[in-house]
Formats: sequence, structure tokens, C-alpha cells
Amino acid sequence: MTTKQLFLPSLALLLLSGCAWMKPHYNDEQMHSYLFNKFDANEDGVITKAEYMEFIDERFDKMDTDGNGTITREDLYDSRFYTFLPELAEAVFRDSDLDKSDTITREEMLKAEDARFDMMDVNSDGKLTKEEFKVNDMREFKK
Ligand SMILES: [Ca+2]
Ligand SMILES: [Ca+2]
Ligand SMILES: [Ca+2]
Repeated sequence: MTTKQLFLPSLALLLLSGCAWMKPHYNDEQMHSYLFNKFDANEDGVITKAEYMEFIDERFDKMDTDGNGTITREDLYDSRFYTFLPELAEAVFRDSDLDKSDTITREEMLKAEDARFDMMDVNSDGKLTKEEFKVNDMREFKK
């Protein structure tokens, strides 16, 4: 084995461990609160459908970096919102790409998120409480 062959894997390992080190450690509870507060724009402790959809709409613009009206898997993974939630990003991508074209249009994303909201809104009052807002369960469910 040459020195070069030895060097490459260890560099890869170093890069990988570097990434793991930089990643802040959120537990599920903290992540749940963090996401909930992102959606709850007026901070009244419930997420209305309007708040939810507005957040999704804004997030779409942020993720659509080249502004062509579609987002790719890479766009989704690169968005700050999903950086620490790769499993959720994959689930959301698969779930939102309704026509399986490997890109998500705004229409697809809004439709998919509308359905996701309704799924979480157990008592169908058009609002999500912290208990109803189930990001972690969703992540498990969509695996
Ligand atoms: Ca609210
Ligand atoms: Ca699509
Ligand atoms: Ca509700």
C-alpha cells in the first residue's frame, strides 16, 4: 500500500469527524421547540394554518436559490432549516415531490404541506398545539 492510499481514507475520516464536531447537539425536545417557534410567527403558542403556510411559502423562496420556481433535493438539504435534520429532509422531499419528477414546485410543496398540517391537526380546529406538532413522530413515520 502506498502512502497516498493510506492518506486518503484518513483525510475522509478527519473531514467526517470535523462535520460531526461542528454540528450542534440538539435533543429532540429542543429541536421540537425550535421548529415550533419558527412556525409560530405571533408567538401565541399555537400554529395556525395561515402561519404554517406562510412559513412554508417563505421557506420555498429561500430554498429556491436560483429562483427558477423549483427546488431540488440539494436545495432542500442545503437549506439551513434542514441542515441538522437530514432524515427529515429526505422524508419531506419524497413526500413533497408529488409527481416524482425529482424537483419540487411551489404548488407541490404547498399542497404537500397543507396535507401534512391536516394530518397533524388531530382535532381539526385549524391550529396546531405543541402536542399536535409532531416533527419527531413524522420523522419516524416517514422512514
Ligand atoms: Ca401563532
Ligand atoms: Ca415534482
Ligand atoms: Ca388542532
